[in-house]
Amino acid sequence: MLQIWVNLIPLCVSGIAWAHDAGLQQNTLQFDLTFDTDPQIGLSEEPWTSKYGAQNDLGYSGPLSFSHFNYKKCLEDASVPFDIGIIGFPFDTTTSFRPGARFGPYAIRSGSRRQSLGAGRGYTLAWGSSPSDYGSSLLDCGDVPISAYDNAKAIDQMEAAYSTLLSRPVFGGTSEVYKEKTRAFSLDGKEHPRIVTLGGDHTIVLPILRALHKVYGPVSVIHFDAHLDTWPPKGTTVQEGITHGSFFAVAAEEGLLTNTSIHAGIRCKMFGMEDIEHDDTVGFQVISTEDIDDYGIKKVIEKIRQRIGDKPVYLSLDIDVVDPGQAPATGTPEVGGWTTREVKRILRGLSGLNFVGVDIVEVAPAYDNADITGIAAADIVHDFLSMMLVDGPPQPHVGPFSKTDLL
Ligand SMILES: [Mn+2]
Repeated sequence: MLQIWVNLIPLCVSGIAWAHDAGLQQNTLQFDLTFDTDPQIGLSEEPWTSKYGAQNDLGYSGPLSFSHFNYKKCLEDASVPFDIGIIGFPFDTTTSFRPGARFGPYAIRSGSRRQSLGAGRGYTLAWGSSPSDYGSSLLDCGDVPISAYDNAKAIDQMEAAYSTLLSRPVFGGTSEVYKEKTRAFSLDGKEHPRIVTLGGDHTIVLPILRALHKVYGPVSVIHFDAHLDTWPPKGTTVQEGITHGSFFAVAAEEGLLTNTSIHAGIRCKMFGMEDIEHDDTVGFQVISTEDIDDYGIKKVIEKIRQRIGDKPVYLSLDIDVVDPGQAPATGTPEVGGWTTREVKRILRGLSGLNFVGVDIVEVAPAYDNADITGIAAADIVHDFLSMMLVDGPPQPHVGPFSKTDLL
């Protein structure tokens, strides 16, 4: 009986509303609005918590933070200290081809939902550990509200946000070898938090390098990308010259880089060898996509480590370094790229370098299929965290292979 009346209520209400809208108050349809209020409706008297426990978020539920981390709007809330902070830079107004990377932070967080690192499930055989094993405070710091209309202002906003996070005290829980490592490089002799930035188009790296320069001076860069991004600034205004293909050249002109940086995964079309010659003046060596076939992953890792040495280093990864078959959601796709597995394997080999910050950029989910790019990017961020926290490339897990040094 009750169910019948409950079903009728919306009909009654909509009937009256229709009559009212039509100015037919004098000729209103007649419904009986009385309904049964029998209190014996079988609701459990046992509350959820005593019957089922905590209101846990599942892999596909809950608010969207990276890997279910704690989420704070860190720019305005300094109440939670962090050793590694995740921050989104939703900015894409300096792209040359397909826009849409402003939705990258959302897509990467969404792709991270099944990782549940915040719930303690972050161990992988590849690393032999979880990023949560090192006592570090890992925090999702939200997104920076960046102007979509004024690029000069947007770039200043990103620098201000990054500098704000760098200025915060650390929680202090990194691995024993890494502990206080940033203190050894910082110009003020203090330990600073490290930031994982979710882009955003690649221009976001210019304000990041400006902010890092204030703390560390010039840094080396490991740059995973299909493109050089060192092309000379062009255009009739200063702002027109700062794009996602020229920002490294601008950074070098400003003295933000050492001359010991390196690209990995380059395969784009160029004007000619003069592009590489100019790239050299910006301070980069080039590892091409094909080098991985000719020399193998271990040599690629070895060359990067040789180039960087023990200098403070910033790692920037354009998702288009991955083949568009495995990461189609990006602005300027180039065919014939590395597999996600190869990129992950190289990142593992880079652990123990003196990373002062990392980013992943150019994820534009409007071009994605079944979220594969967002999931790939989120998994790479998981590797970033391990790479920044472990003291060196881990030994292989127990199994049929011997514990040889795999780098
Ligand atoms: Mn690129």
